[in-house]
Amino acid sequence: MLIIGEKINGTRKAVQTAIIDKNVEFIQALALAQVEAGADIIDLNAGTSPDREPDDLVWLVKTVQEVTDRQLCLDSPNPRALAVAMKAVNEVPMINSISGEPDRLSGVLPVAADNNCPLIALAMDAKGIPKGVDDRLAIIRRLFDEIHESGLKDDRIYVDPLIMAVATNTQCGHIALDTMKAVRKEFPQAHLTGGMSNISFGLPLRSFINRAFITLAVYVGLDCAIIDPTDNDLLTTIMAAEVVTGQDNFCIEFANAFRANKIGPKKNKT
Ligand code: THG
Repeated sequence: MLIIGEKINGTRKAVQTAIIDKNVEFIQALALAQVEAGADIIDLNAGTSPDREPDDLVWLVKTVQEVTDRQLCLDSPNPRALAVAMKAVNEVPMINSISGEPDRLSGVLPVAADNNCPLIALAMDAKGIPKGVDDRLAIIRRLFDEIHESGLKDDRIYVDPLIMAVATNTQCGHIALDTMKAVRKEFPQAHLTGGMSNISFGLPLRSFINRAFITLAVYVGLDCAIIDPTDNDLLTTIMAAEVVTGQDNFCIEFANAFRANKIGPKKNKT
């Protein structure tokens, strides 16, 4: 499982404050905590203020690159912010994301294609997030047509079915899982990703809901998770799910992670 650490996100109050105050130490500590916990990629979301976003995203890129060489994930729908951040990165970043929204597609896809970036593709368009699996698949097929046109290969694409809160729509866990299953079958070279904790918004005992959901997602082929990597129980659950779904040959990854004290009962940070 490729782990994208989600904690540097300007929609979180503390991160927003750190961005405004240019608090280098705070952001670098968040980056390092995620690297130490096992994040493969660090998501950078500078928040939603369109005037500030390009400068803020460049500042986040530079600040995080000073302390780690982990791959970055530029989390923005704004082509202008992505274009300037692309100039600041040391290594090819992941881009999060395109969707069927025309401006986003025409603005972001060329940036990703020109740089051969791994690219997250969301199952939504200008009309929003469709309720059902068929409509989400129709958008994803249309996105793949455009992606192929751009020259990007399927194995660069991370499809996000869009995981919504079950507290607001009881079926949305099921819909996300069925969408993943269908995408896995139709585009076997592509990857599957998503913001896992969205599922539990508004519910008590969120970590249990997250763990139940991610286990099922691993079964239908999730291979890249946007999560809080400092949640050790969640990482342990992911690896256990890979074991029981036959994705960990001879259970070697699980055994090694246990021996290295990377999973299992220990302090649960954050
Ligand atoms: N898909 C894609 N990208 C995404 C999402 C997605 N990027 C943003 C988001 N969803 C995933 N990232 C986060 C980042 C932080 C938090 C949750 C998801 C988070 N949430 C706290 C909580 O859940 O209670 C509340 C905020 C806080 O701590 O201040 O931290 O779905 N492609």
